[in-house]
Amino acid sequence: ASQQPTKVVDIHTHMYPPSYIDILTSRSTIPLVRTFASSPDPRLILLQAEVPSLEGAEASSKPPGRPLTKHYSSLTQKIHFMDTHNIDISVISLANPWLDFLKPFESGSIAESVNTEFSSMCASHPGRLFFFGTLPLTAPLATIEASVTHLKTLKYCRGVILGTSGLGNGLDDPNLRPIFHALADAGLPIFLHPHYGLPNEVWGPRASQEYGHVLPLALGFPMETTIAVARMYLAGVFDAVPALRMILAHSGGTLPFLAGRIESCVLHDGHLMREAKVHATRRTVWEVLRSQIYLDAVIYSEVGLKSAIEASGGADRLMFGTDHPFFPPLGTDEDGEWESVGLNAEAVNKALGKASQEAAGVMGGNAIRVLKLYDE
Ligand code: 5CU
Repeated sequence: ASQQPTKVVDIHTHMYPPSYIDILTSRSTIPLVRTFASSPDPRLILLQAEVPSLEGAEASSKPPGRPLTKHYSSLTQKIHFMDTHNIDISVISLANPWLDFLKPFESGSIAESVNTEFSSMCASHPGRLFFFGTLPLTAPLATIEASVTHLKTLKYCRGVILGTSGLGNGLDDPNLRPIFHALADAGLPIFLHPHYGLPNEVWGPRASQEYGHVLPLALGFPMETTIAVARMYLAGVFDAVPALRMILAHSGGTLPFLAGRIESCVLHDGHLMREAKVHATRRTVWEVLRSQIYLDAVIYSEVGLKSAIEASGGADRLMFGTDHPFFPPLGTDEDGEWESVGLNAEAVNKALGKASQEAAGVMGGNAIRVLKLYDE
């Protein structure tokens, strides 16, 4: 069935507010911002995989990381990007690695000011911007809980963006349970996003000099998400917190493709069997995917997108995203149209049919419904 196009919503779109850039500029280990003679823009160095190129950077003609352009921190630029790509509403979030590297004593107050800053940005464009807040995960539990309470009071907050490290031991950590309960009780979904990837050794000795960012971003990020959610599933987090809702970045990593294999490994695992964890009322990975999990549509091809739709049980659980300001065009003007955005929009049209009701849902209707994106 076809219908009038609804609004276009970008749920995967990041910013580093200027105060956060100042923190990165003051640092000497990753994440950091540094200036190099070989680059006109300061460089943003985030990933463990970038450390080898950072170490030899002063003597090299190749600067490490990525150029820190105005796209990362300027709200005017975000609105310009939205207008250029006909995006009506963006749900902005702090980009990785969020507040994961802060000292316990400072992260509570920095979270409060970053979240207030995001809230003010949204208020300056009512109806066009909402945000996912950021939690001070290195702080004591009470501080993290206070941050959830603060986020509940912020009119434009629609959830939290979370990495996979949790309190330092991953998302299957029992100590994280109270936070999952607090988020579920507050009706704040988690937008789960990778940052840590896989250990550098996995990429081999040639990667840092010869393969750019391809392996950690194309493969490390999605595997990280997959592993984090599989660990949550095996630890029983979804059963323990049935009201918890998650939106997984990059269409769930490789989860749509591997859910069947995870399920089979569970069914055939002697240890789980002996522990009576494989019982008749057990919810399968598929059931969890279709009830507590949403996926973004940032997968750049109709093949991946169709698999994500299939695994989710329908197109009404997917939501369009751009990953702006990452993946800018390299050969054309950054103020113009971005090929990375076009690839994701084209994948939706090819997978679901241009102008179909399902495509309109993925492009915006689903996000408006699930995240209640109205100015009330
Ligand atoms: O290019 C990159 O490293 C990234 C990143 O760090 N975070 C993200 O969301 N996308 C790409």
